[in-house]
Amino acid sequence: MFDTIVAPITASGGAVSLIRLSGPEAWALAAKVCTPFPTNPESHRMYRVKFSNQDDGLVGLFEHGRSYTGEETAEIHVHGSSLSVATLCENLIAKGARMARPGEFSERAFLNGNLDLTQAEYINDTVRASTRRQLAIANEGRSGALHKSIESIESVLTKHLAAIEASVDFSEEIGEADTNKIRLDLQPILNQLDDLIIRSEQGRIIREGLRIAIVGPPNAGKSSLLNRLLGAQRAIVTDIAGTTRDYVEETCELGGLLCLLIDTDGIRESEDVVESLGIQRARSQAAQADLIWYLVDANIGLTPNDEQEIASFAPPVWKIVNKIDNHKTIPPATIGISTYTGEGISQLIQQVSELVPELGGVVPNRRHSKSLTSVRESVEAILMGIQYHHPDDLLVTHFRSALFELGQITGTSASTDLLERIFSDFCIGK
Ligand SMILES: Nc1nc2c(ncn2[C@@H]2O[C@H](COP(=O)(O)OP(=O)(O)OP(=O)(O)O)[C@@H](O)[C@H]2O)c(=O)[nH]1
Ligand SMILES: [Mg+2]
Repeated sequence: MFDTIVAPITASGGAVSLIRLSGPEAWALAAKVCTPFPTNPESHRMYRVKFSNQDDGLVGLFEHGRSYTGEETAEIHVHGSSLSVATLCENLIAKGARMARPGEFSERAFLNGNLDLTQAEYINDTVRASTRRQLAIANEGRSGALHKSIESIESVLTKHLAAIEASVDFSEEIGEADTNKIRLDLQPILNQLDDLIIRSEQGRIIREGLRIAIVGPPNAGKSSLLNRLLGAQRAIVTDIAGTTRDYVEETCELGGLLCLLIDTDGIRESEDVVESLGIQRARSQAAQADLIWYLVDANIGLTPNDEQEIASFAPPVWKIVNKIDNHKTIPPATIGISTYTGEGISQLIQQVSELVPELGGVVPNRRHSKSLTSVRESVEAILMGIQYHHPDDLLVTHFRSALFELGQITGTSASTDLLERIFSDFCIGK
């Protein structure tokens, strides 16, 4: 039996704040702090009330089975001052409610069967989304699309597992399981798993951000480009070659994508100890990036030294020629920009956004992908087992571990530990 929990569910700073009460005593506790509380309260209705802390506002009621958590719920709208929120929560706790842990409302929604684990995770992603693309993935996930894919795989595996187990137990009566049928059914599942794993990898950049290292010779305008994209004077810009020492890292949204821009020291031969260390760091930042922008001055162009430097990088490199405001012609296969006039910048942003395809449909996260990979291994093991006529008991083991891992994704076989780890990462009040 669950107790009744309470927490503010809106961030402070707005005109109105919401406090949610959820659990068997939600309405009874709300009645103790709201007057007049209706004598015959109705679900999905709002009532105008005065609160025990002298504030006034609205209380919305949701009956058991028809709320976010699946439990009886009251949502109290108070004025947005943090004092008003805190005092009313304190009053409710004094009457017997308990302060909710981060993620506890969603955890209850999961435990009450209102959501599966993936939907709960995508709800958290929706709350935290900082770019248009992150929001699109989260919205799709919340609809339960991943859950449905997993369930369809589960049902095929469960059916064949049952058939094999029956043939193990009653081999005299029903004979061998139809391994040919299993093979035909599992092949498409393998493809489906591959597709999900690839989508998760493509989605990684949308979720975690694209690391772009801005490197190149001194004075090319690397710091100016960073500042231009951030719309702020973040890095120091001067006409002295070797201005940037050590790297500067900032996040921003480019073309709907979360990007981590890393402005680095200009690369050149240097006797200066500090500068040399900075150049080392520039190279190591470049090596760890998803994409390198190699920036040069249009007045100088790409030198053999630049080409040599570019050839030494493993990540993809875009050659960018800056200062086209005072030198129009640029070498082939380069992108011309001016951080002064802004020319070419929107094309650069456009190219970044095209780098990562718009992913309509399901995008599993890292956790899902880890489980999907081990499901894939088990399915492959089953197919191999069939091909080489392994004993049925062995096949059964692989079926069981595949089903277990699928349950880790949707939460049906998730341990308390795993659930705690996932939900504790949620915001307070979610
Ligand atoms: N004409 C012109 N000058 C620019 C442009 N962008 C930057 N500059 C100038 O180029 C000089 C160097 O700019 P920075 O942004 O400091 O160059 P950097 O690549 O960070 O240089 P280091 O940190 O020394 O490696 C400054 O005087 C800038 O004002 C541009 O688009 N056009
Ligand atoms: Mg600089």
